[in-house]
Amino acid sequence: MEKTLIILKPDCVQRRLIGRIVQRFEDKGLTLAGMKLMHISRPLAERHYAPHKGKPFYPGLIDYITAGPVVLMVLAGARAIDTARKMMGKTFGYEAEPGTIRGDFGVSKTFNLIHGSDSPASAETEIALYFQPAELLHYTTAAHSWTDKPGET
Ligand code: IDP
Ligand code: MG
Repeated sequence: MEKTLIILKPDCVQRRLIGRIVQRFEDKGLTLAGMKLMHISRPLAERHYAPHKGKPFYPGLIDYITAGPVVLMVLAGARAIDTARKMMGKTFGYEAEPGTIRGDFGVSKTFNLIHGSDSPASAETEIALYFQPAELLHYTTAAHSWTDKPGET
């Protein structure tokens, strides 16, 4: 099953939106494989956002993601990476479509509530930054056989 790293960013936690965002992923049929609260350190944030180092928004991005606690989640499911990205919407809140998380809850270019891995390679790297293998649980839920059709491609 494909896995993706989701971060509910400090604005999401401060605005008390954790439950409403997690609910959307549960409703969609993605399964939580791991979940924890963390206040991300600057060195860890710099590793996570290394691909953006040198861009004009990079210093502000590091300040933002380290500004307070975040919720880290690993979501598992068929096409979990693309599905979560679609549910998040475009990067800037004012461009994100209504119905998406960023489209429904924000207007900012920086404070956009949520991070999601953008490829299988980045998912693997990002999950390893925050989770030990033993912290990820693999299980099926009662709903699973009706949300993921076996053998479907
Ligand atoms: P993504 O989060 O949709 O994958 P990226 O381009 O990877 O978007 O950017 C990482 C994060 O950096 C964004 O989620 C946002 O918080 C911030 N960011 C991206 N572009 C800008 C910008 O032009 N101004 C301010 N912040 C930005
Ligand atoms: Mg990105």
